[in-house]
Amino acid sequence: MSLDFFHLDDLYTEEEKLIRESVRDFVNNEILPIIESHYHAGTFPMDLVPKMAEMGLFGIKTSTEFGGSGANYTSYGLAMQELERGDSAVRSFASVQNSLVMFPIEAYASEEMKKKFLPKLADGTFIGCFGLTEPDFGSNPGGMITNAVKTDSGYLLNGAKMWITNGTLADVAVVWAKLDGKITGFLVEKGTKGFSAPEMKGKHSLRASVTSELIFEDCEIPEENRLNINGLKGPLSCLSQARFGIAYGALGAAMAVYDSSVDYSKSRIQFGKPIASFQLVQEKLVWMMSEISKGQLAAYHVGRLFENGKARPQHISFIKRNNVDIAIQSARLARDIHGANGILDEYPIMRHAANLESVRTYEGTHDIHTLILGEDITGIAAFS
Ligand code: TGC
Ligand code: FAD
Repeated sequence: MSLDFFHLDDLYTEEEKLIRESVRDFVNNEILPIIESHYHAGTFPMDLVPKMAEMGLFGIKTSTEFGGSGANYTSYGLAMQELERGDSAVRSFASVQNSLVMFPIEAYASEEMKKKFLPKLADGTFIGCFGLTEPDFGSNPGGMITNAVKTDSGYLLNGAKMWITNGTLADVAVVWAKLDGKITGFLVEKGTKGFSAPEMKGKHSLRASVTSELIFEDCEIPEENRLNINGLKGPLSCLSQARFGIAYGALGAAMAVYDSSVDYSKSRIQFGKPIASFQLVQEKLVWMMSEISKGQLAAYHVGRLFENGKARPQHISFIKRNNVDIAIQSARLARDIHGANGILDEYPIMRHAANLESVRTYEGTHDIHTLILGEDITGIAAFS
C-alpha cells in the first residue's frame, strides 16, 4: 500500500488504478533490481524499452489510430509517478517519448509524418528526443540561435543544442530553430548528413539517463519534416504536457524516500528504542507525509482540469515547482533519518536526491516557475 492519507483512491477510476498498479509491479520487478548498477555505470537500461512499449508506456495519450493508448492525463500522470518511484531517468525517458516527441508529432506534423513516426515510437522501435536548450540559451529559449534557411527542396539547418535527454539514442529529434527570425519545429532523422549527437559525460545526477549535444552542420531537412507551428508556444505547449508528468513523477520519488524512511525508522534501534519513537524523527515523517499528500491533491486536481480543458500553464508551473521542491526536501530529510546508511546504494535515497537536482532544473527551473506564477499574480513579468 502506498501513501494515500486523503483516500484519493476513491477518486481515481478503476482503469487509472489498474494502470498505476501494473506500472508499479513493473517497477518493482524490472527496474528496482537493476537500476543501481546502471546508475553506477552511467548507462540507460535499454532492455526496458521493448517491455515499456509492450506495457503501453509510450504514447499513453496518443490516439489509438497511431498506435497509442488514447488514455487520459491522470493515467499518464500515475504512470510517470510509478516510473519515477523507480528512477527519474526511466521517467525522463518516458516523458520525452510521450510528451516531447509523440505529442508534437501528433499535434503539429502532417498525416504522412504521423503515420511514419508515431507507430514506431509507440512500439519502441524508434526513440525520440527534444532539442530546445542551447549552450547559451536555457531558461530563455526565445533567444535561440539554431537557424533554418529555406531551400528549393526544404531547409538547411545549422546550430547546436545541449543537455538533450536521449539525444545519442534517438532515431528522430524534434528540433526547434529560427526560420526568418521565428521559432518553428523540424523532425531531424538519425543519419541526416551533418547531424551528430555526442553523449555528454560527467553527470552526478540522472546517471542512468543518456544526455547529449545535438550538432547541425548544413543539415538538409525535407519540406515534409517541418512542423506546422510557429512561435515559442510550439515548444512551450509540449513542455506543458511534460511538466504535468514531472509533477506526478516527483511524487513517486518522494514516496520512495518516505516509505524507506518509515520502514527504517521503525527498525533502527538507538538508545534502546526504534528511532521512530523520537519526536524529532516523527516531525520529519509528518512533514514528508503532509507535503506529499498536498502534492498528490494538487496533481490530481490539475489532471482533472486538463481533462476538462481548464488547465492553464500556470497551474502546471505550480505543481511542477511545488512537487519537485517537496520531493527534494523529502530526500534530504530521508537522508538524515537513515543516518550513515542514507549514503549507501542499499537504499534509494541519495540516487533520488541527486536525480531530483536535475528535475528541479529541467523543464523550467524552480525560479523560472516562481516568476511565471509571480507574473500571474501581479501581471508584471520579472524575467528581465
Ligand atoms: P512568453 O511571451 O511568455 O510566451 C511566448 C508564447 O508562448 C505562449 N506560452 C505557452 N503556450 C503553451 N504552453 C505554455 N506553457 C506556454 N507558456 C507561454 C505564450 O502565450 C506566448 O504565445 P503568443 O501566441 O503570444 O506568442 O515567452 P518568453 O520568451 O517571455 O518566455 C517565458 C518563459 C521564460 C516562461 C519560457 O521561456 C520558459 O518556460 N522558459 C523555461 C525553458 C524550459 O522550460 N526549457 C525546457 C527545455 S526541455 C527540457 O528541459 C526537457 S527535460 C526532459 C526530461 O529528461 O524529462
Ligand atoms: P540558466 O538558464 O543559465 O539558469 C541558471 C540559473 O539562473 C538558474 O538558477 C535559473 O533559475 C536562473 N535564472 C535564469 N534566468 C533567470 C531570471 N530571469 N530570473 C531569475 N533567475 C534566473 N533541454 C532540452 O531542450 N531537452 C532535453 O531533453 C533536456 N534534458 C535535460 C536533461 C538534464 C539532465 C538536464 C540537467 C537538463 C536538460 N535540459 C533539456 C535543459 C534544461 O531544460 C535547462 O538546463 C534548463 O531550462 C535551465 O537552463 P540552463 O541550465 O541553461 O540554466
